[in-house]
Amino acid sequence: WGTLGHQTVAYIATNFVSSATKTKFQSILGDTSTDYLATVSTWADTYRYTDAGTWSAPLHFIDANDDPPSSCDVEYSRDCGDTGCVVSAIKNYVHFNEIINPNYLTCSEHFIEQVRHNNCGKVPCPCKLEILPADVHGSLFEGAALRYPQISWRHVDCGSQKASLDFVSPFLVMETCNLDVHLYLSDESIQFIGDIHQPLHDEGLDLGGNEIDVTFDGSSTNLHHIWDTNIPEKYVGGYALSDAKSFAATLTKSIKTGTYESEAASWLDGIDLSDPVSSATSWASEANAYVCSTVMPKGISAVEDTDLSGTYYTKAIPVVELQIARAGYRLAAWLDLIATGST
Ligand code: DCM
Ligand code: DCM
Ligand code: DCM
Ligand code: ZN
Ligand code: ZN
Repeated sequence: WGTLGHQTVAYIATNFVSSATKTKFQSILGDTSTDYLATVSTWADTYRYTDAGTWSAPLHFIDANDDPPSSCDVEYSRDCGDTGCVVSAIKNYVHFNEIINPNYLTCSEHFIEQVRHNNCGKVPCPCKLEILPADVHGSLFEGAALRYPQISWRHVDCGSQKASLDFVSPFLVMETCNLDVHLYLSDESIQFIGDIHQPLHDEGLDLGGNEIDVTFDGSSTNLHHIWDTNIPEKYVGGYALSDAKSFAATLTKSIKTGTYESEAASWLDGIDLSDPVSSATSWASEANAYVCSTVMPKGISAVEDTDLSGTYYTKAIPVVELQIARAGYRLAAWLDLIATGST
């Protein structure tokens, strides 16, 4: 999604999180305003266009190798590439949370003790030492390190220790002093749970529709871009923070007492912080199905080089609204689970 989509998802989540989650994230983010989630929701988009953040671009989507419009489906093992995808990103940020939650880890605590005994990490009190397996978390933490220079980060090689603990070298040792690295987790969760609900972020065909040229209200653009940006913005009438806030208020009302009231509870079926791949893959599959039904029901030729701001737009709107509503509602539940450490 563009700015409007991400900020709307964030405001919907803001309307549904528990008061404990709200307090926790406002404190982590250092922002006690009602915009505390919305204002960080687009950071990952800025970051991926920087040289340092190029590695993170694949984490915004999963390229389903299906065959729309006749056949749509997402398969994690087939579709999540070697450099990661939105499903593995959501998974890794859950692990990130687990690792920095001192109540959770047994294995890593044990490992930290071993490292201390072997003088691998000499960390001054009151800093907390955490050992991170770089095979899973390396690139994510490189990004975190760049963003939060206040944390001191370094690689250590603990020699033979690693083999016995089933981890792959090199480890990243993170020393957290006076800074809660949940910051990074919350920004990224907002972004990725938003993106996974955009149907073309769950489609590999023509780079998620980026290579399908279309026009919209006479402007040349592409199919991916109109779903990210033009369609939601035409409907809402702008992309300011205030537009997102009022769009979120409308969708929140539909969830509480309107169109979505009877189905909203079922949006949380299967949500499970201890199995983030299953949770995220089911959200990706659900969104990907709209590629066959709504995004290109008659194939590429029916949309290519066509202006889609008329009937096509009218049919797309209910899907855009539903997907943004689902994303916001699920993000609230996800942040609640993260806040309580419910794995
Ligand atoms: N933006 C947007 N919708 C637009 C134009 C811009 O969401 N119609 C976003 C994209 C960038 C920011 O606003 O995050 C600034 O855009 P620009 O550099 O194009 O002014
Ligand atoms: N891992 C970890 N701490 C956790 C969860 C996972 O250190 N709380 C590490 C152990 C494995 C790697 O992540 O090296 C793979 O995890 P998974 O099998 O869950 O993908
Ligand atoms: N994108 C996607 N699938 C791809 C490639 C890109 O969903 N295979 C998304 C990420 C951005 C948009 O398309 O939202 C534009 O990507 P980029 O700026 O990398 O061209
Ligand atoms: Zn996009
Ligand atoms: Zn994104």
